[in-house]
Amino acid sequence: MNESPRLVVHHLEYSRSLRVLWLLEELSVPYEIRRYARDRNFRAPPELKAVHPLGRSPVVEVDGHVLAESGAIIEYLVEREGGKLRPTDLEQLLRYRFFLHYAEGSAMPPLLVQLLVEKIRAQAVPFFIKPITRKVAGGLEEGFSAPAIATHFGFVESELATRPYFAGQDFTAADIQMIYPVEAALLRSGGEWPSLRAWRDRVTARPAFQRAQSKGGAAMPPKT
Ligand SMILES: N[C@@H](CCC(=O)N[C@@H](CS)C(=O)NCC(=O)O)C(=O)O
Repeated sequence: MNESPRLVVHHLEYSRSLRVLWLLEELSVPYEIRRYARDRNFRAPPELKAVHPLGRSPVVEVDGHVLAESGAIIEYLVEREGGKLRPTDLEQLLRYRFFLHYAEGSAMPPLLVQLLVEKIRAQAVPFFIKPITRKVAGGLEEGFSAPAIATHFGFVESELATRPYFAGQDFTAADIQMIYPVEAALLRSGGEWPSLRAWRDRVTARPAFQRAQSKGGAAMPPKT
């Protein structure tokens, strides 16, 4: 008799749910993937709302729960596996926790504003509206996203200049959580961050990352 899988990842293409696939590969936990394609506006399809009211990805069904928010999912799965990929040393644990929350709470917002700036600039509008949209985009970029990205990724760069991984000498789940803002920053802004690039190349060379990517595809599309 076939047992139903205990863990289902609702995976939207080009999304943060690559983090969850990567974590599960690192932990060698079996899982099933349910795949969702993005629509023409790059949004999630309505079927994801049937799984969780937010309709975002990742969403995971595990142990009779439906979990959303990648940081919360990662914390649950790490705990479920007895704290694998979580440091025990207090200093490292504090850094681990910081980066687990920092990725979505602080590093992502200016990148999302920058994405909005790019969308406003690319929008086809009548020529007489163009000066207005250009001004709005320029104001957002100069007033918020560009300085915030420089501050945040300058900080992240300085952290990674002192150690190989976010928490310390060892790879942890905080590295998995940080992949999305780091990839987005490297893709969307011209910042010179050599330690960040070296870290990205190091962690994405891991066999578990490679397996996750071959099952789930890239976390984000190439910049167009
Ligand atoms: N902070 C949430 C963000 C979730 C989120 O916005 N996911 C994106 C994919 S990366 C999504 O589902 N977007 C589809 C949409 O907004 O329609 C997390 O880390 O899980």
